[in-house]
Amino acid sequence: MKILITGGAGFIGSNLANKLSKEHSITIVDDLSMGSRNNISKLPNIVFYEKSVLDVEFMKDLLVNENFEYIFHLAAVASVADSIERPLETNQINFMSTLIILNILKDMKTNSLKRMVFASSAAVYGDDVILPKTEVSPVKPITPYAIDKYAAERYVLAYNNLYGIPTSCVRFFNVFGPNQNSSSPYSGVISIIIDKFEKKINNEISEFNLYGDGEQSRDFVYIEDVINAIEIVACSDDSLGEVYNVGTGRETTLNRLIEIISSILNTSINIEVLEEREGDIRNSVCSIEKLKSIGYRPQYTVDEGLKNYIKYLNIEGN
Ligand code: UD2
Repeated sequence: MKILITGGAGFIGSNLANKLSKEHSITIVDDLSMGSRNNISKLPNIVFYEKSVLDVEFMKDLLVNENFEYIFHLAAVASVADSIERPLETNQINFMSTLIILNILKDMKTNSLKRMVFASSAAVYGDDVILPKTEVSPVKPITPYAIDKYAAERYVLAYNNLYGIPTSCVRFFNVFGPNQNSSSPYSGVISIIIDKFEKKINNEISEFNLYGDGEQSRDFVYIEDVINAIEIVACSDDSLGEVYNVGTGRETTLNRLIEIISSILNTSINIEVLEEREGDIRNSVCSIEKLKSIGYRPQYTVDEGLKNYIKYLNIEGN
């Protein structure tokens, strides 16, 4: 099977490549702006292009020459806060790259493509207070990131309807696990918190910046469940032209998260409480009934996912 993963050196992309490269030949396009070569350096069956998905000529040549059967479009600037700082730049990658790929597929009139899966986000629901979010809940994108993801999603589904390109979308909630970069203030909060714990255990100075009162909640989903969900969506006939939430259906506050990690590692961290972040959503949790209807069953609770992740990182608690 010939598979393209854009953003394949990033967090979610490299985990997907890790699983799929055991049986299929994988092409990765990644400009390494967020991802890292280390994430994929040991994988078999990988062809890697350090290229931007915004390079139209390159993408055209690649798609026409390779005739992929599956395309996973995961390349993105995965930070809400970054999109608020740099709306014009992040729009290019989070929205425009999707339209570029779709349009090349339309012009190619390919019939080898079995499915293109687009990585959208829970951010499209915005701060509507009605929980859990279902795929028919009102969308209220309130940040450039969310607006770009929602607009791209609509194009992805419209290209299925209008031009018969086989597409599906997944709305990721808060994904965590191995290969998540913790080095930027825009990184996922779990990777940042665990990094602070690790520093504390190594007697380095560290402090976690908590934006708000810590009672904001998220549907934190472990990467292995997310990879399973992506595979199920890509292979199901029922998912054609559809959008699916990817989460666990359970909500955890930041304060609770810190407590769980504290008890796994048997230590605590210093916390500095700061103003709530602009554009931050207070509570977020999804319904996964639609995804369950095509065979998905989450395997990890937050506690189990955190234990696995900490074990993977080889962090010894006190
Ligand atoms: C996540 C995804 C985003 C999008 C969104 C959907 C990441 C990095 N971002 O954004 O791509 O899919 O979910 O809703 O996975 N926080 C702190 N201190 C820190 C960092 C974060 O208090 O050092 C707070 C932050 O203000 C927020 C919560 O932790 O209330 C989660 O932040 P996040 O950046 O991990 O994720 P989120 O939900 O903003």
